[in-house]
Amino acid sequence: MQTLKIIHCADAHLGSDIRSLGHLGARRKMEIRQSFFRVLELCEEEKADLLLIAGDLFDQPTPDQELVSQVIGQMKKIPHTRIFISPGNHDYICLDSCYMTADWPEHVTIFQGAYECVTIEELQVNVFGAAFQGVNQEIPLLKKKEEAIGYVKNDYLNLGVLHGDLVSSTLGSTYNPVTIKQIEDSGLDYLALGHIHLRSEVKKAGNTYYSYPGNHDGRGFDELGEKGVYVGEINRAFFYDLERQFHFKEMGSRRYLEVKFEPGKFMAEETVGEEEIARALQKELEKSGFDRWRENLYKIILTGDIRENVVLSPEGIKSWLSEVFFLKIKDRTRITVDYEQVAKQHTLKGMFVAKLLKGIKEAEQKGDFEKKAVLEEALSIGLKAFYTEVGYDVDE
Ligand SMILES: [Mn+2]
Repeated sequence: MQTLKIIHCADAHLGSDIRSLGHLGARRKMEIRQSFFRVLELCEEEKADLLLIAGDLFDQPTPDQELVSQVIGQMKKIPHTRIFISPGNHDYICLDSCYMTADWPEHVTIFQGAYECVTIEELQVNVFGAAFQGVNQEIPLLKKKEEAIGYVKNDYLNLGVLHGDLVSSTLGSTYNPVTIKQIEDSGLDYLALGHIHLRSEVKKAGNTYYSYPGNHDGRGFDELGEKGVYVGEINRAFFYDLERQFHFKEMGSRRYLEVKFEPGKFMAEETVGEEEIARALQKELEKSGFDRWRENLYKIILTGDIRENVVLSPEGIKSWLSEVFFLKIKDRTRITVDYEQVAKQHTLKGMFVAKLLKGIKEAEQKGDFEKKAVLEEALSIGLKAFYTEVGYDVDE
């Protein structure tokens, strides 16, 4: 039996706006489109027999026509790769869905409803899939292979592609709940999943392997690190260790990274300024990506204690690192100061601290620890405001 080369991707969310990056958002949106086109190029380079797209290829059922025709145009360039798409909760099938209205090439199969089987005789493979038909899909789409529309008993490989939420019970999600038991019962050799943007390893349930590759390129600070696709080879002869036949390949054009940094460690002397802090921070960033560190998107969290008389402004630090593509700094440092002493001062600052300390004590006595934590943060941020301008934005 021949070996099949498979590429599995999911959750490209093409066309989604990237709002968190300000004026860079439009550029990032185009980069994510381009890196998806590189996934298609990879199919050609790897001579992939199959590309399995596990849903949410588009961010909505009716994306811009220009985007749809670009995607179709790029897919036409790889006629040797059979492409299978199972629409998800974002690009669900509906009457005016781009999957129904656009003219998709012959080698692209889009599942449009219930669980279905498409057999490719020359590759000796059955590909199973199904589509979301609305934002929610409460009834599980995954079935036993014998129950799929179009299934004919044969000894071919059985691959599935599906958008769904891996949960412990079929009541556990409104996004096509998929359970381990269902995967075990599916009779599939490999199930290509999408929906969860965090990559999973290639795992096994019963005799079925499955994985989430995560999205191919990051769209925000909730999608950190390397992003990409799975590239795998599948053949019954080495089917017992599919984990080793599938490899993750990074396709993301930039990485979103979160870095915790303690400026206090670099402030032993009175004279340490923002530039020195910025250079120390730069060394940390360089570790994250060597020569490509400038290309990444960073969320820097300043932590630890700093002395009362030190003025530290995130904007100031940022100005020394302007060569980085995108950087945002959250100041979560605390000023080391004797609050009780400050509270005794007959100044606005003293009154503020006294009032907050009183509130913290009361919250503690009442056992309201949520309120206590909020007031403690207010105390820290408020006190900083007496020394410098505080830019505070609530974490998304
Ligand atoms: Mn989804």
